[in-house]
Order: sequence, then C-alpha cells, then structure tokens
Amino acid sequence: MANYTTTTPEWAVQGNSAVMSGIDGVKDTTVGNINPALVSGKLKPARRLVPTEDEFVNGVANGDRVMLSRAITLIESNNPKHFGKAQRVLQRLLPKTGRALRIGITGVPGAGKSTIIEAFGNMLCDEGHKIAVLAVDPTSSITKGSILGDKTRMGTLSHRPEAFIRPSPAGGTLGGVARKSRETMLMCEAAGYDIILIETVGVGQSETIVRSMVDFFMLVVLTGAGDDLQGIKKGIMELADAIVINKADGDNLIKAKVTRGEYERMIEFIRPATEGWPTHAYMCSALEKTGLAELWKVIQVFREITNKSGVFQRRRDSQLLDWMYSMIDEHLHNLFFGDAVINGRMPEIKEAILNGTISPTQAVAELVKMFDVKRAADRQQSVLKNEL
Ligand SMILES: Nc1nc2c(ncn2[C@@H]2O[C@H](COP(=O)(O)OP(=O)(O)OP(=O)(O)O)[C@@H](O)[C@H]2O)c(=O)[nH]1
Ligand SMILES: [Mg+2]
Repeated sequence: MANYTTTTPEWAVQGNSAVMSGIDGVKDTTVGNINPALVSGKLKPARRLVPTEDEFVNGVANGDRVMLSRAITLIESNNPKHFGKAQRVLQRLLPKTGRALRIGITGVPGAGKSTIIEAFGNMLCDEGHKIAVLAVDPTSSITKGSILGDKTRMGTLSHRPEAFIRPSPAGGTLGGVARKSRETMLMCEAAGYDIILIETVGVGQSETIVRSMVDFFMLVVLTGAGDDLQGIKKGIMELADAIVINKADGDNLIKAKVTRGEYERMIEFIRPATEGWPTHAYMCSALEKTGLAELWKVIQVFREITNKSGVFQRRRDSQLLDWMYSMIDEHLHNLFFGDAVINGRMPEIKEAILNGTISPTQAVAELVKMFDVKRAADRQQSVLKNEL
C-alpha cells in the first residue's frame, strides 16, 4: 500500500482541518486504486471531448445549457486557438442574436441588486420569459469573489430551467472583460434567452461598460437623506433610465418615500440618459416583492416609446460601432506598449522629455516612427503561445 501523508492547507483553520496529499508516482502499481492497464500504458486515459464548431453552433442554437456554458468558456479563454474558434461560432450564431431586451443593474455593494434580480427574474420566468443573468465585475477577475454569493443569493432563480446564471468573466490579454461580457450576452441571446439582466457594482469602469451593452439601465439606491445622496456620483445618475430605491419596506418605507422625492428633485438638473425618456425614481422591496411589477411596466413602456421613436435601434447601432472603436483602441494600445523596441527606447525618451530636450509631441512622433505593427503583432502571438 502507498503511504498517505496528511497536510494542512494554508487557508485551513489552524489545527482544525486536514486533507490528504496527492498520490506520488502513478507508475507505482502497488497503489490499489489505479487501473494497472493505465499504468502499463495499454489503456489511454479518457479525453474530454471538445465539441466541434458545428456542435457548438447547433447546441447553443437549440438552447442546450451545457453547450452554452462551454461556448462561453471558449469565449472567455485566453488561448489564441480558442479565440479563433469562439469567433467562428459566434459569427455563425449572430443572426440569432439581438432580439432580447438587455437590462443593466448597478448600485453600491449591498444595495440589493442580486436580490432584485432574483425576485424580478422569478417574476419574469413566471410570465413565460427566459432569463439570462450575467455579472460584470472587473474587480473579481482574480478571486471571482461574487460568484458564490450570487449563486446563493439567487437560490430559486438558479434552479429554474428558464433561467441561466453566469458569473463575471476574468479579464486577460485578448480583449478583457468588456469583449467577453458582450460576446457572452450574444451567446445567451442565440440560445433563446429573451431578457438579459446584467449586474454590476457601481465602482470604477464597470457601469460604463454595462451601460454600453444594454438598452435599459437602472441604478439601485438605498434610502437615506443628505449625505448619502451626495455620495452618489452625478455621472452614474446620468447613465440611468430609472433610479430604484430598494428596501422600501418595514420602518424604511417612509424614509424611502422621502428619498424618492429627493432623487426626483435632483433628476431635474440632470440630462436624461435616453433621448425622449424622462428618468424617474421608483421604490421597490426585493424582499417583499413589491414595486417589481410596476418596474417591469416602466421598462415595457420604455421599450415601446424608444422603439417608436427609433432611439432604441439607434442606441444599439452606436453601441456596436463604439464597441469596434474601443477594441481598436485597446488592441493598438496593447501592441504599442507590448513592443520591445518601444519599451527599449522609452526610458531614454522619458528622460529627454523631463530634461526639456524634446517635447512630448516630438517624442510621440519619434516613437510612432519606430513602431512596426507587424513586428509587434508577431511578438504578441509568440508571447501568448509561450504562456500557454
Ligand atoms: N429589507 C430588505 N433587505 C433587502 C432587500 N433587498 C436586499 N436586501 C438585503 O440586502 C443585503 C444585500 O443584498 P444583495 O442583493 O446581495 O445586494 P447587492 O447589491 O447584490 O450586493 P453586491 O453584489 O455585494 O454588490 C442582503 O442581506 C439582502 O437580504 C429589500 O428589499 N429589503
Ligand atoms: Mg450582488
């Protein structure tokens, strides 16, 4: 018999938990639980079959959830081989996208975004909709911190066959969070989900990314006067089609009404996010499930009005073009700053600027002159291959 030793992982509570270490040396035929045929090499270990392009396309188009999950994993991969395949799959599925209503939900941590999505999502599923819930959270790219919390907070929704919940993607070299989130959304649409709910914490860049992906954007806020209101950046309010005061329940209800009035007054001084749609403040309680049906009505009216005026389609068109422009920016930026020649010259040039020997404008002209796109692209490809 093999010798098993026990080790305590660093994250374990001291002296409280132990796990077995792995088995050393698969060639050791005395280890009872390994098939001897595997050890001798007669039997090849079973390989997990990677779906073909056709299987991905057909699976997603037929609403196969496992295939959809795997297609999204393909999109999130940083492997250049996966990138090409994911793009071909997406390309073929594009005709099936674009029919869903895309709703973004932002707000400070703890405002109740996930609880709203859980209650709102269940309500929409009851009405016969298919809901995909996505999260954009650039801060969780390493720890994937929000996933566990969200799956448990959306306990009932995550078990419904009409709902699909996908945690936020990690960034990476080939495009990052924005591209992956957008393409994930398109995959879900191709799989037949007709309402996409995208949650994001209102910090940093994430709410701008989500605004640029969705038709309707709501800001979830809490009750509280004066100080709290000042903490909300005017910039975020300018992105919102609705301000939703959550937790309007119990003792909080009266405060919520006051807060609503305060937001209504503030909104008057802010440019509406959508042409022809006046932003208003609404109240709801995700816990008691009040105000959600009204909110859905508001969103439906929004869709009707903006569809009629053409604003809905115009926004979608400009979102697509903006997406292309931002990807060009990002791509060229990465190539430029990843280029060895540019990096080699940079310290000298920086010093020259600081010494007043050359102007920043001259420096840029010089750097751009020595920049070779093809050289940089070739190098980027080889770095990616080596990383894998
Ligand atoms: N009383 C009351 N509590 C609520 C309501 N909605 C959410 N909560 C509570 O508020 C807490 C935070 O809710 P979440 O839904 O996790 O908030 P979130 O905005 O998704 O938070 P992050 O994902 O961390 O940014 C939880 O304990 C919820 O139970 C509500 O309508 N009323
Ligand atoms: Mg949440």
